Amino acid sequence: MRNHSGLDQANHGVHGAHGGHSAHGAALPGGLSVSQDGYTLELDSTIRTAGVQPVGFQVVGPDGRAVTEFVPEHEKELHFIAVRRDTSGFQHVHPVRDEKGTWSTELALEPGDWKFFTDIHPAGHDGTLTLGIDVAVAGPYEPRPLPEATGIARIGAYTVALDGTLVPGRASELTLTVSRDGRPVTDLEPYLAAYGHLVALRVGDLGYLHVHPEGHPGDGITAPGPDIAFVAVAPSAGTYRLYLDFQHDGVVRTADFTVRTASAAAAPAHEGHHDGHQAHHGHHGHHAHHAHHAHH
Ligand SMILES: [Cu+2]
Repeated sequence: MRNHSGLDQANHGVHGAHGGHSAHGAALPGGLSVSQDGYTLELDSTIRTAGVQPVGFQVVGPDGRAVTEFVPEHEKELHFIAVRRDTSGFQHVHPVRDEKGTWSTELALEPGDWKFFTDIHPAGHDGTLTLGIDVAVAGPYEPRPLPEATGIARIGAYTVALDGTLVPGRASELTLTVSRDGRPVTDLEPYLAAYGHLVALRVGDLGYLHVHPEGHPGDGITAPGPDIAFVAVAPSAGTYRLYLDFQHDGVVRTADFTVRTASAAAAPAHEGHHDGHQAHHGHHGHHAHHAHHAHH
């Protein structure tokens, strides 16, 4: 069972590190702007051809120059997400930067409308910010419908089950349970100082929520699977796409989910008694979690 401080930290991270500027309630999601707080994402080309290709970009700072100093978050100076507008094709990569502040990476792009995100903490900026840019990839395009909201993702021999509910405007705990060939995986490998990285995108505008697990490898509390727990705040009612990156047997895999928010009325009660512990109460109110957390 996790303690208050772990939840509070995670909750703070959701609001403070990755939220927008809303002072209370659910934060505005990141990634909706190509420029924020004087920082602008500039891509080598926003019109591209399909296929595997190099991609280059800069983050231009308030002084008009490419930023070369970043505060690492989760062991990286910059996290880069590419996803097609229909939410397919998700890629989470870690570009390399030269001394002039030009970043380069490689992406596999199918035809269609894409969005690229940079998740950064520029030195001198108060916290992280996520910039998003629209990209058009030439070619015939058949949009894919959203996958069903089944709570189960299959990647080869792996199955990832999602437990928990997103409730608009409230810190909600999500637990992802990894198994392989029907057996719980209890030897997940740390990947960027966590057992999993979860990116959540709002369907409709691809508003970006970057959430991270409760606990971390080596803290004496967090087990290396099969459960990976996160706290996330959905900024509004609706449908979200979740992408979990986890590492096992030396390979990073991505499990993706479609999630619809629960209404606050339909969600477990106990809210509003103690303002500072909403996440804690929400967590306890969800009976399914008791079973899951029994093996912590
Ligand atoms: Cu990353």
